[in-house]
Amino acid sequence: MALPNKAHGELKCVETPEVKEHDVDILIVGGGMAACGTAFEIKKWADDDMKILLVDKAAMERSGAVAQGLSAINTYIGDNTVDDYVRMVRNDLMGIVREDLIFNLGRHVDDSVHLFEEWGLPIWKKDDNNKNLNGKQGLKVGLLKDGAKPVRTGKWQIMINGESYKRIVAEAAKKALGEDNIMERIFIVELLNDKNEENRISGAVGISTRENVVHYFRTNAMMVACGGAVNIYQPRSVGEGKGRAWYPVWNAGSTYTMALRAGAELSMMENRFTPARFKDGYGPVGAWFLLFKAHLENSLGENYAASQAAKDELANFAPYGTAPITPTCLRNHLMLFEMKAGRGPITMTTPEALAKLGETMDKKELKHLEAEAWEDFLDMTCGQANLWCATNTEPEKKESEIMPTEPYLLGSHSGCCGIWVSGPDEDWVPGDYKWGDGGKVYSQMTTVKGLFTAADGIGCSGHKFSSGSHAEGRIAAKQMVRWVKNHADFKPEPNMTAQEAADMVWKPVKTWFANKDYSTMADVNPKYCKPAGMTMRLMKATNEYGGGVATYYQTNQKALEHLMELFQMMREDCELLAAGDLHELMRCWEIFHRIYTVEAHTRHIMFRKESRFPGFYYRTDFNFQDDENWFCFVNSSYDKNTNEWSMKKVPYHRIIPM
Ligand code: SFD
Ligand code: AMP
Repeated sequence: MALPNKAHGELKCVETPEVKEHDVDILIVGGGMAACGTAFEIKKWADDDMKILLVDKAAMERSGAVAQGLSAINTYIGDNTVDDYVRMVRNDLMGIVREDLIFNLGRHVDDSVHLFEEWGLPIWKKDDNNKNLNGKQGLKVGLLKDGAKPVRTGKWQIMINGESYKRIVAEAAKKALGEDNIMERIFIVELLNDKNEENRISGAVGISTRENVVHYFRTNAMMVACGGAVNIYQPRSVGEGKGRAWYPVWNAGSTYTMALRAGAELSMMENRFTPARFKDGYGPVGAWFLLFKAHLENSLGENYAASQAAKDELANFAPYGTAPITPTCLRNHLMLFEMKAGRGPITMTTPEALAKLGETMDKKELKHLEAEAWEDFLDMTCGQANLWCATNTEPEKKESEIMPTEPYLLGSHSGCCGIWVSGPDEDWVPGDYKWGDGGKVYSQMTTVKGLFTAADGIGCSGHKFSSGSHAEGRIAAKQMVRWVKNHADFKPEPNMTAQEAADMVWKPVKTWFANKDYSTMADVNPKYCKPAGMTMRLMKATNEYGGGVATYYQTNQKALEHLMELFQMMREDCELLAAGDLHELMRCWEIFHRIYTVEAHTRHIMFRKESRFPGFYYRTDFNFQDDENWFCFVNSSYDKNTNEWSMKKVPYHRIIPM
């Protein structure tokens, strides 16, 4: 149960917190789509006496990316083949993906979607006359698992009434795992390795955001699934709109930083997702393109993406640019081309699209269509609907502007950065894609023994979305139970004692108490810095030198080297972060996580001497794709004892033929 906020404001920190210790067999870190999948699945495989605990920094009913709900499930295989799903993901991510991981997800994902429907999520269906049935109407033609036809927007996406999506999924997770095995409002700061075996997970330390308590965990296996990284680049939104971003602002790169610091190899961290979104409200575009069949126009009213010039440009990226669906980054590339040539703003032809669909509709059906256009945002990004109201935008009458946003780091949507994990134990999986311990392969285990991940955490395999993230959480559940059963004699001894770990996480509070009276204004003090200021510093630096919106996502060696120098100073100054209340203490650790994550991103961009994902980012000094030298993964690792990073190329293997 989430603890109530008794402070009526932020709870002030005390100088010395209480330290609570917990011994478990499996620790699930995060409470999002993946963790809900794990929580739902795990007890089916676990022995009765196995102690399993889930910790989420927020309250599971509304935590993570699905907090506001969603209006589509973007991965449902249905009548398609899993091989084709792999081909689609490979095409969208410019050819370099882990096909074993994508296939493994693809063969499991529909079962999660069927469960969501069973738990009460309304899924749109087609009736016998090919008309759309939404809400409860969808049930009239039966359940998906019994063969009812969903409303497909694209080949892989299906429409839902998803305002309560996360609540529904979290409720099932909580019921399955048991409320007593869930702790909410706990922010995990650092994972702990075992003192007897360095490359072995054995614990974690975190802080409560509702009590002056440090929580210290000992565990045999762990899943870290804390989503992607947001607010690492200057957002386009300013002033009072600053809290707006497309992906969830509370996901701060914890997954990548905590795994990296525990010794896990990361992969494809150079990849980022720079989504095209409705300007200022960050409303997603998928339903508008796929369901409402709208297109984009430049300021001259041209459908630039259908022009010969666009086709010629895409031909430079064959075969990816000539595929039936243009990869997401290249769709951005075309948009940026127009914007740089001075032919922006780019607008979505909403009135034309709705009018065309309405041609065959009566008045009532037309009203329903307009309601669906609003619901797309009310279900998922209600700020966009608010913005439409505030700007007198009726989509059937007025077009809306589309713009590429600031970059995000994630592994579950249209991006593929993340942690390097083992594939499934199948004979068709190449030897260097699978590993484990004691001669056994553990799917989705990182290169740290006993540490698993899923969803945004897993690199080299995007387009999982909400459903695939849940499915990967379930896969990890079974694997962690296997791990614990096969390592029943393991007694975790983390390489930090509870007191040492508590001292580490409470350091910003100590800094606050030691120096708070040095100046009269809490935020201005020569002896410390506050996380809010540090966040602005980070975002300014990445924006200007790391290929943010300021430079049309362009960067080069010199700019990256300068950024690395700035990171070094930020890291030094992070030693002086100060927190006066619990919220601020969490903010200190969030910025710490953000800096490491975006440093990994920067190092990868520096290492890969080509521009693999035009439209997401460009290296102006290597502004081409170089298949001969770079058709491979890039992996990195970090040693927190020596503060050394290492980078390497890792071969790609094609498993599913073109
Ligand atoms: O429209 C800590 N997503 C979409 N998926 C779809 O299926 N359909 C869509 O329509 C999608 N679109 C979309 C999507 C997301 C968002 C924000 C919008 C629109 C506006 C993507 C999915 O939501 C996404 O793929 C999954 O949710 C990823 O799952 P996961 O489990 O990797 O991340 P999470 O759900 O965000 O959960 C993270 C959890 O970690 C917690 N956490 N806990 C403890 N300690 C820490 N240090 C922590 N840090 C974070 C969080 O609280 C949370 O519980 S559309 O754009 O295409
Ligand atoms: P988005 O709303 O942009 O997050 O996209 C939702 C889904 O629609 C994802 O599966 C995207 O890959 C897909 N999608 C979005 N825009 C397009 C497009 N123009 N063409 C094809 N697929 C798209």
